[in-house]
Amino acid sequence: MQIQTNVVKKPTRSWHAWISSIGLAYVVLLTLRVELVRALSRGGPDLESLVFYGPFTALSLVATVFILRGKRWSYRLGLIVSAVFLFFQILFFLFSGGGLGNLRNPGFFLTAIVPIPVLILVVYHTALGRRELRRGTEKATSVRGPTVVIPSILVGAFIVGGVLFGLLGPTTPSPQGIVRDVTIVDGAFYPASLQAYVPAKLTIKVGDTVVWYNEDSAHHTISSVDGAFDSGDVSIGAFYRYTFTQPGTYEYVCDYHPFMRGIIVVTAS
Ligand SMILES: [Cu+2]
Repeated sequence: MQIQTNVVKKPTRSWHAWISSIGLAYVVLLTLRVELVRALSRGGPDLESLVFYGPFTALSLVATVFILRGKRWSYRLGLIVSAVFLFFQILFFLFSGGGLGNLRNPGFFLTAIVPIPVLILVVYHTALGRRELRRGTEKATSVRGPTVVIPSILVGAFIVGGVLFGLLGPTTPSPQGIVRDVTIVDGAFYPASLQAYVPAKLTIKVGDTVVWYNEDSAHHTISSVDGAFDSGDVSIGAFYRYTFTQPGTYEYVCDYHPFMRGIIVVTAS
């Protein structure tokens, strides 16, 4: 009986290979998660997004697997896909209008900010790994000097620091009354979305403050139909809050996407 040696063979990949593969795997998982959330909120897959991200995700996955198998071409593939994704991720970050002020939104932090240092790390290590393979000097995983280890430690510290800041950092002062949340869900900007503001109808008491969180990948507004309140532009990962002092039924829409509608019912206390 023939034994499949590639199954039992112990992988002896370099630090460059591990960091490149783990970084690419992170980006692949992140893209799949975003697509899944989007598909769920729309009630079906988002074809435009699949056309754009599908091939990229597939190529990243191929690079992830074959870098760990020591294929030289996969380093070049990994280098190209990570550099392209890094470019688009920086554009997305710059134009999301959110900036580092959105660290308190863990979804925004992990989706928009973390991929940038991770991808820089992938570009760095795929380039070095490729050079190493070409020179035939690849060695098994081991700690080999500050130029290899320090970038990973810096990126790891940045991610842990960002998450800790989001969890433990300064909070915005808690407003009087009960705080109720409305979430602008991921994918809300698609006309075909089944839900935009969740919950679409919220009943509160006079004096309560409602906080709307924008978890979508687009800017929105929370604009009262009768002009009682208007958030103005709410960027990705940002929030808006309003305290209701008069009982009544308040319908609101998004100025940019009029198909997004919600209702706040304020009852006398
Ligand atoms: Cu909108």
